[in-house]
Amino acid sequence: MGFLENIKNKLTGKDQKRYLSGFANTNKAIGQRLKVITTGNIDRDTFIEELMITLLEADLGYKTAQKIVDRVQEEVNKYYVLNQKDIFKILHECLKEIYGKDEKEIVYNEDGPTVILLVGVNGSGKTSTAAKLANYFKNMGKRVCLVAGDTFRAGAIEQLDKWAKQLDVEIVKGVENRDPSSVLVDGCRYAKEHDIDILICDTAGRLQNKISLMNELAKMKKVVSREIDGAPHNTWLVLDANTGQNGLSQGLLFNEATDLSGIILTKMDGTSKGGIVIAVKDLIGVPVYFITLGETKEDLRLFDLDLYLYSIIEDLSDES
Ligand SMILES: Nc1nc2c(ncn2[C@@H]2O[C@H](COP(=O)(O)OP(=O)(O)OP(=O)(O)O)[C@@H](O)[C@H]2O)c(=O)[nH]1
Ligand SMILES: [Mg+2]
Repeated sequence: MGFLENIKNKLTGKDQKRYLSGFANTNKAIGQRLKVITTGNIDRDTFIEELMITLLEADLGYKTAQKIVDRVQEEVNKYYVLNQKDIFKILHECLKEIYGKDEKEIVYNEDGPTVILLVGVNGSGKTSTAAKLANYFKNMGKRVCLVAGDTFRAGAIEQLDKWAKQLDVEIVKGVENRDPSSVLVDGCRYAKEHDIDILICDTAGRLQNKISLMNELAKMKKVVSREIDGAPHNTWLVLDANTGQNGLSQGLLFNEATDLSGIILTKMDGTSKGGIVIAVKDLIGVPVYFITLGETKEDLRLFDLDLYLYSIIEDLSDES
């Protein structure tokens, strides 16, 4: 079975339209733009220049974009006559190579609740992602509980509580201004006592360069590890795909402070800068686990490298 056949089989029915429309802006910025550049006579130097600009505008960042352009140039030089189809194939393969293996494994606790800690800057999408994850695991038949670990922002507890009601999942919450670590401890104890499979902990938004807030995260990790062996089993950075290159600095500093196991890229639907996925993996070295494509509970997808590459560079005009 060919590559495209394989991809199309991954995207079935209704989900195909939803998924591809989520990537429409990034596809416009990369795939459609390159299609125009590579139609008719292809001047190699112009193509390489335009490719660099395209990748930068799609937010791959200078270092990663340069790496890709160098590899594409190497491959392009092997062709005596170059056509559009070859170029797309080469680009596809080079992007795949630079991203590296699409390896991500959600760590499950075999002997009790699995704890997931969501961290990130203000407004990145942590709370809504907590809800989307709750829905995802609930649909897998797991018993899910949310923990309202954002005791800082007014209204944050109510926001998560509303989601819990809507999703019909349990929730542990403290009161505003209480130490978030103690709420997390309550959450762990509740989970152990009530046979919870997945405990999803929302936390307050924090700037990556505020030492005291980063220390607070370290404390949260320490207290949950005392309650449940190996917890948090998954620490995921929730990163807004629109933040561009600042997202890389967030990733690097959060990774230093909390040893991230994965990244969730949110708001992919609104952005033309979806190339950030490649940059994040290339420069931070932490894999992308999930992406979110909208504001409803269903708008979360497990990241899939092949699907992603297909969605951002192939010609989708007759696909949706
Ligand atoms: N279009 C779109 N909007 C999203 C997505 N994910 C989150 N949002 C919206 O982004 C806004 C912020 O989301 P929250 O989940 O409240 O973000 P947060 O990180 O918890 O914010 P703080 O708690 O203030 O730090 C909300 O209006 C969400 O509906 C997405 O994938 N697509
Ligand atoms: Mg929040």
